[in-house]
Amino acid sequence: MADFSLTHPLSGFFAPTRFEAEVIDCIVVGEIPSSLNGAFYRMHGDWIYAPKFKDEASLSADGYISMFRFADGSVDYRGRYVRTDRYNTQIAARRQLYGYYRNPHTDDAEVRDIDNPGRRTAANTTPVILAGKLYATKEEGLPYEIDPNTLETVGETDFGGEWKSQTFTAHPKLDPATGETFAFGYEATGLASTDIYLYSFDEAGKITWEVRFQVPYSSMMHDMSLSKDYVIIPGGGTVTSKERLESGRPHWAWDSERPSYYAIIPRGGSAADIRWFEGPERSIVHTANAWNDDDVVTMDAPVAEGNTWPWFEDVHGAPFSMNSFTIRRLTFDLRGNGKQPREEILFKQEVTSFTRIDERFSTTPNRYIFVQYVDSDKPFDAHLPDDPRQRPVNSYGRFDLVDRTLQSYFVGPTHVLQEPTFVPRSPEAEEGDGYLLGTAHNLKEMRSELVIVDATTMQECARVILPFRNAYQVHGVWASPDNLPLK
Ligand code: V55
Ligand code: FE
Repeated sequence: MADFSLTHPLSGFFAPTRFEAEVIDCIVVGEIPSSLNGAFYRMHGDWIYAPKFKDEASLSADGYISMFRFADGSVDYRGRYVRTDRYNTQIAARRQLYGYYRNPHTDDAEVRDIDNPGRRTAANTTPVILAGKLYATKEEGLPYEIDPNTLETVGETDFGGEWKSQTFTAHPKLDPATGETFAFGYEATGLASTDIYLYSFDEAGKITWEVRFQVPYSSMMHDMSLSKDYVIIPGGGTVTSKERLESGRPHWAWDSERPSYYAIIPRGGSAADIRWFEGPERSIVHTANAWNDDDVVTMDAPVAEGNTWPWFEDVHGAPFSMNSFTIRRLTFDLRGNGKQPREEILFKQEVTSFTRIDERFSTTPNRYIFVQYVDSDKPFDAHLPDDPRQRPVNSYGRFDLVDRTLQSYFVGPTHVLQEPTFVPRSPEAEEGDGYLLGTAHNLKEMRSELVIVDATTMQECARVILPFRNAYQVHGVWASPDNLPLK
């Protein structure tokens, strides 16, 4: 019996949805731009059974993938759970078997696998397109391949045995100039390990390079960045250990006394070529973009000066308070022996960690950064659960790195926005000429809506109305028929 009331306070809009759906020819308000031909995929965390622990991170909710399929000005919707090992095992047992976020020591004995924690992945974070295939990813395990039309789960993959890490990042990076994709796994050899395995894939999806190295201390490395010549992987702040995991605590804690660290890895290089930088306490969850001018590497990202994870307890006992993100520029000068990045705050506006760019300009100096953020000057006329983390994210912003301006879109006083995904108007369009696609929770009507915003004017063009609500989205991706075999 799936009784959520006993074990978890998930309620209202944030309760699990626990159903799969198909909607043919969705209701649309406004007009769908005719140039939108493709599919917008999103991943959600949607608990099939209530978490075992009241203080569990929502990061462990079961993976669910949905799509809005655009063709000829109309839209179909489909949503399915990812048939992970975790999902199938729970469904067979008809109950929750898994414990704390990334801690198999807290799992029921029948599923506990300490040596291969990736088996318990929820595959709930990012829909990734790699060499013509679609994957549901999460950094704790291997990706699951998904049929891009039916959303059926094809199965877990280790890329024909070539991918040796137990884990695979939720944020691989494609170089639009070369067609290569770079991806890594951290805690590559098991719980609390300091092993990183980094790979490149060629355009056909074949692994062409591997480098293995060690981080200064095991920490959550959620995203990465790519420039023409370097891979940049930020880490630090979050800490774990075998002892912590054996004692039955969630995977991560926060240590405010630990430095941030940054691995700058020459593409195609060896472990000996890696340059390490270290900075003060920082939380970097997502990156916007990076580029390099010979040996000076620049990375833009939302950066916070302390813990941003409400579920990760402070090792020194400090109560949680949310540190805000601002878009900052980190510069890594490889010419001397310097070990500290230079840091500049580009915009004072506080933002969430969810940020995207026009990815055709990834690895090169780009002009626009798209964000979602809370505009506290705007009205709010709905209720969120009593939770300081869940302030209404009511706006999308477009930061212009040339003019240093912010242009915004406000979704309305009863809505909460999720990550914006940029879709170019055409393959040849200039940077930023296109649309932002993202979903909003309509808290009044208790349903989800897809908003389509013109990214040049930041004005809304259309809304797609779903007759139900989706669980919390994590990330989304746009696929055109050139990237995936869409039917
Ligand atoms: C994130 C999300 C995750 C996770 C680690 O957005 C980091 C950040 C939904 O799962 O496991
Ligand atoms: Fe992410």
